Amino acid sequence: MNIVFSVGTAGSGKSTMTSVLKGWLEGRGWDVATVNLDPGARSLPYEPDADVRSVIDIDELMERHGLGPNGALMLAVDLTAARLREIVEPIDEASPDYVLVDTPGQMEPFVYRPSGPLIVEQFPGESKAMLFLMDGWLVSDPTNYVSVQFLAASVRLRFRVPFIPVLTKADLVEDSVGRMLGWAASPSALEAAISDKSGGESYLVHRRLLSILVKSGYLERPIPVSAVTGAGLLNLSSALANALTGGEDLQDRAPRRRGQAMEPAALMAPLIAAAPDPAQETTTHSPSPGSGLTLSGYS
Ligand SMILES: Nc1nc2c(ncn2[C@@H]2O[C@H](COP(=O)(O)OP(=O)(O)O)[C@@H](O)[C@H]2O)c(=O)[nH]1
Ligand SMILES: [Mg+2]
Repeated sequence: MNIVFSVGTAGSGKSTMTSVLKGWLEGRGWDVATVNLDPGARSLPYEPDADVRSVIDIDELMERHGLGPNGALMLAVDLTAARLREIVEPIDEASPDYVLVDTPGQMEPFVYRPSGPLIVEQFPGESKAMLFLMDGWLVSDPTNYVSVQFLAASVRLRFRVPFIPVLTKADLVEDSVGRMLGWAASPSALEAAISDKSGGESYLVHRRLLSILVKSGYLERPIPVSAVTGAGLLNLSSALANALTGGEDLQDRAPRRRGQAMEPAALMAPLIAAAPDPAQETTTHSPSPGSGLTLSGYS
């Protein structure tokens, strides 16, 4: 089983990506299962094969422990780590080729509590990768771009799995996708964009932050994807293949049916032209998991 976690800020497109990537991979002959690890999800764009909500009820946690929604979510993530086997049991038995894991809408409890890295580490499966979704609309602002790149670096440092940055909602920012990809390749272009947008202290601090990202090699070049048009999914699947299987081609599981188009060429062209090298690095930093299942610190 290849496990693919989707992580990113609230609304960056994790659930949508889980749904769209499932369809895309299934269309190429792979067995794909989905797992919802967001206990607060009210509705999902896919039918999860395993669901944290079948084991953990966030409303009940709030009521039983007198917690607010954030405290309950923190507790829920810790309980997810403790009851992971039970939650993923339906998947473990079916043993599909790919398991796409959707994570909580709000990423902080999953990423920054010790339970998040523990969940990723203990999730059954031979190879694992993490998609970090950067909301294309959000990061089209150069100062947001720097902030979200910092967030990406911080997430990458916490999880010991291959890390693939993805720029989502490419259809909403079609005109600026090329410019955003240029920012990762040319920090001076990014600095100029920051200078156009901000001045004084904001400019100075962002410039310093950018310099740290560049010096530490953490200015990530994301893969632009649109869940609406499907553009970029081919590039994303190649990056996943590299990260998970060392290059086995995800598109070639089943013989392609006669006349079945891989991607609408015209649709893909602008994004393919700007696409990054799919080779991805694997972080070697260790997460620092802990247990900590006490109720203190949740409210
Ligand atoms: N236009 C556009 N909207 C998207 C795309 N991906 C997600 N969305 C929308 O962004 C919103 C948040 O997406 P969702 O998957 O729920 O984000 P999550 O909180 O990270 O799981 C939803 O309204 C989606 O329809 C995309 O590629 N293009
Ligand atoms: Mg979601």
